[in-house]
Amino acid sequence: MKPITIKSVELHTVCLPYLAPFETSFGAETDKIAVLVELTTAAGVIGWGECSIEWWPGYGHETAVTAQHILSEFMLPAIIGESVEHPREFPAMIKRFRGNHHARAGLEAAVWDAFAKTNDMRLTDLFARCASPGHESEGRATVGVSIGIQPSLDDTVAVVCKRLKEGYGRIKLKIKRGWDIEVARAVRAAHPDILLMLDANSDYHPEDAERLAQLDQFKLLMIEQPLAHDDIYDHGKLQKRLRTRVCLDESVKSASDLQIALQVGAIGILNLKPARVGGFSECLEIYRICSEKSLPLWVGGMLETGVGRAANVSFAALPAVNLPSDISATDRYFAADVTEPPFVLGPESTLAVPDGAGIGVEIQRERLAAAKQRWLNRNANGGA
Ligand code: OSB
Ligand code: MG
Repeated sequence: MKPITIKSVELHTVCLPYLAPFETSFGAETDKIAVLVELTTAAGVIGWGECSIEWWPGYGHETAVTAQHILSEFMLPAIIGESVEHPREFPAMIKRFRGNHHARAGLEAAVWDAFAKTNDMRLTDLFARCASPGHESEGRATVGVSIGIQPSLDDTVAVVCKRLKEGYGRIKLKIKRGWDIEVARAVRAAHPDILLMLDANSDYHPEDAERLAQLDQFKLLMIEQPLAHDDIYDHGKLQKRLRTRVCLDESVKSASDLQIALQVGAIGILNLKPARVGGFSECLEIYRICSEKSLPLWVGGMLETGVGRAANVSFAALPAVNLPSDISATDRYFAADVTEPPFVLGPESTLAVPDGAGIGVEIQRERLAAAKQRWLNRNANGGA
């Protein structure tokens, strides 16, 4: 395959209003903040990547501002003018800078996109080529929808009904201490047979094991990240007390973390977020481990713009991603995204991989400029 030479990189920090605020155990968010990476090759090909991030260190340690800092001061100077034979070799080029997974993942994603476009292939097919033989892309990803904490149980049941009517085949409810058993009971009572799961975003403590065990009665597909983000060990102890499978999100930041989680019985299912593990090369290593160990796997989301969503759909279309991913249609998030065409929910709760080369969606420059201005205005008004 043709290598690329990185000529320049431009960063675009954007703020896109959500159609509705998204509330988790961390709090409510009204806008998507992201750092978009625009990479131009010596041949004039443009690759795009998204640093899936928030404005504050809630989900991860990083913020939009730290990502900009780490990229512009350190990572970009190390790669401008350099050639990349294959995107899987890219992590070694910025290896001397530690951590900052969300920042590095966005940069690496832009390299993957530029490389796929240079070789005139869909990103999904490039990923498939990097997996074991027989792992061709399915061309579409099976998806579900993540529903934030609502003001009441009735509101929750109403939103679930709406999403089921739209065609989503798997429902994830955000929970927190004090908003758990009753919400699961209400939704289960209204919909006895749907694929239902809960995500606690690390809100519980090991002492809450008994309360969490009460959730077993609701036939949940899984419970995601009940305990602390840095506590694999106690998830292992908790899993032994639950019938419901524990899915790890925050706790697995690398292939090595996954091996530890498997070793201590802390994981029954993996939510794989490219940003959390530092990019698609690490995702491919994790994908290999999951298929080897038959660990159920799905791709998580962080309410990405179309740039990140397109790359995530491309990865989620790989065959060993065998549970519905947290990647919903564009109209679940934004009135107008920064890319076209929008992602539309297809038959059997799927999103199709776009046809074009690379991520297969086009940046809308005017909307990008407006979203950048919105970020500047937000800061001028005192941030948050
Ligand atoms: O825990 O999966 C999570 C969004 C922001 C931060 C953390 C999480 C989420 C989601 C969103 O659940 C899922 C989506 O992108 O639709
Ligand atoms: Mg989660």
